[in-house]
Amino acid sequence: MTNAISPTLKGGIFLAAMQGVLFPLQAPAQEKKAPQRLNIIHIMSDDHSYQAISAYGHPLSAQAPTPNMDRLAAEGIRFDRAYVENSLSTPARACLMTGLYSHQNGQRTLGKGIDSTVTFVSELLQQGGYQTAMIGKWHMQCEPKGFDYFYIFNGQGDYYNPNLKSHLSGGKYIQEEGYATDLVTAHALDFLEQRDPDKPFCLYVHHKAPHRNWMPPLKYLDLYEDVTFPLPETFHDDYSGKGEAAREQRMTIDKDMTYVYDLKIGELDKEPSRAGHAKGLARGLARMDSVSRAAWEAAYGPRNRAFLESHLEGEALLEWKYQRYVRDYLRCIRSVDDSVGEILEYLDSHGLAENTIVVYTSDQGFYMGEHGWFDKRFMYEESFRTPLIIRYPGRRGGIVSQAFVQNLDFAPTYLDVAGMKAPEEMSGRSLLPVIRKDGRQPLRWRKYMYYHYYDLPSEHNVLKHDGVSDKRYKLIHFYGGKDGDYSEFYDLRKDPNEMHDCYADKRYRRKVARLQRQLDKFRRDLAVDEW
Ligand code: SGN
Ligand code: CA
Repeated sequence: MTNAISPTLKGGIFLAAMQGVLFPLQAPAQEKKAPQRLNIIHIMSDDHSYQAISAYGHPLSAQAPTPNMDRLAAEGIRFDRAYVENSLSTPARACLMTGLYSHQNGQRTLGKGIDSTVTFVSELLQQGGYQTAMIGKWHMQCEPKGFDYFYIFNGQGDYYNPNLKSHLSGGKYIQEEGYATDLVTAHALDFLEQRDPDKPFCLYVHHKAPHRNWMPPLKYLDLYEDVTFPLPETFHDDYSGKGEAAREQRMTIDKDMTYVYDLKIGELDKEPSRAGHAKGLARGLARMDSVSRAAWEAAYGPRNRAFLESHLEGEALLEWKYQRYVRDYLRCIRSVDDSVGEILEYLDSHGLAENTIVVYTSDQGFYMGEHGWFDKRFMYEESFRTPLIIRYPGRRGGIVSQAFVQNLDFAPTYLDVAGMKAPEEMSGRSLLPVIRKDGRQPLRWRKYMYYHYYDLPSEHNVLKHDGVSDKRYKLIHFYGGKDGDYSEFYDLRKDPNEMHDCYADKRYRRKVARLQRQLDKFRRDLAVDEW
């Protein structure tokens, strides 16, 4: 089992052995040319909930369809049980690059952490003959490594006229003109244009959207303005069926969303708000040119004035906040969907669809008002789960997979696609056997999944927790709170919305004990050092 990181992976360069002789790196001239290995495009948005992809069939997305993501699902596999190991951006990106859990690669929280001596999958692919590119949100405090080509945002990045640094910019961030999603798409397509067509490529396309504070592109400022989106069933959760963590978090639409930053009512900039939010929106708007700024004011100005004059209170005010949040969020999604469409179109028109695997996912899930929340972090389904769609050349489309997969699986999958062996330290599994079985989970596959969230103290005040899931049942252990450590247990078949903690329910005693044993085993086998 995976323990501490071995010297082969940590430090230095790990030269993975090529599997078999099918794809030699350089075929001698007189030999018949071997078929080129598949290209890989990994498209990852930031905080995109599966509830907001219409292929997933959630009531929210019924009124805000995502035709290009749906096309990908119609031509590929939609994974309904895809999860992350730590529901936060920087740890998810570190996991993507290393194939390791947070405590193994050092990136447990936002900010500092990544052990940059650990080999990244990009380095392995590069050594294996792939051209590698990283576009958009990088969000780790180390330089991109293993990339021939990159254009990355500064930290979280900005929606309008963001700064990017590239493989050409000598370490400097340079401001570019345009909307983040469009710029990411343009740089991704530029890479495709400029690459060497005789070598396979692996391209990561990492959008900023739809991350907070959900600033839409100008062309969609009015989209959905006349749509009333349905409230989730658990919108009014009072947390009576849950412990301290759910009661003490600070991520409610009701109390924690700020008018001036999240809800874009610049007129309320004297509102006392958390973490410097008073200036947050103004900073974003200040990046726009005067024409864009005028378009923004033309859209939000009259709506804001109507809101201020209406003096909404109580439930009506809460529902107004929800509608504004969800509309802006879905406007951002629409631009990401356009981007997916442009990339698919490029592949079609350049004969690349037949030899390129296309993956669409998010760095984690997100709350669209479930339990009254926005943000993520918890091991409850909406944030633990992440959308995942994979289109694999030559395979049947329109498949829905219930295979139990995790973001730890991306690195081994991409190495497998490249015909390379994954380093032993990676505990994720290549998804190619699942893809070859049309989404069915192979017999020898994980039965349990481990999760661990560490980011406290932090803005949304979610207690640290780790836990285990077997798809149907989930055991979560919260620690470090003022009321002492405690556990929650959910039966997802009977209670898919996770409203009733059954940890103390005698009828679940044996199941709780079984999951507790598995949790202990993960902690031991993975040398987890806190809980
Ligand atoms: C920022 C946001 C938080 C969010 C984190 C992590 N605040 O700090 O709401 O939880 O990012 O998001 S903001 O005021 O800066 O918008 S993550 O996707 O990067 O993990
Ligand atoms: Ca994120």
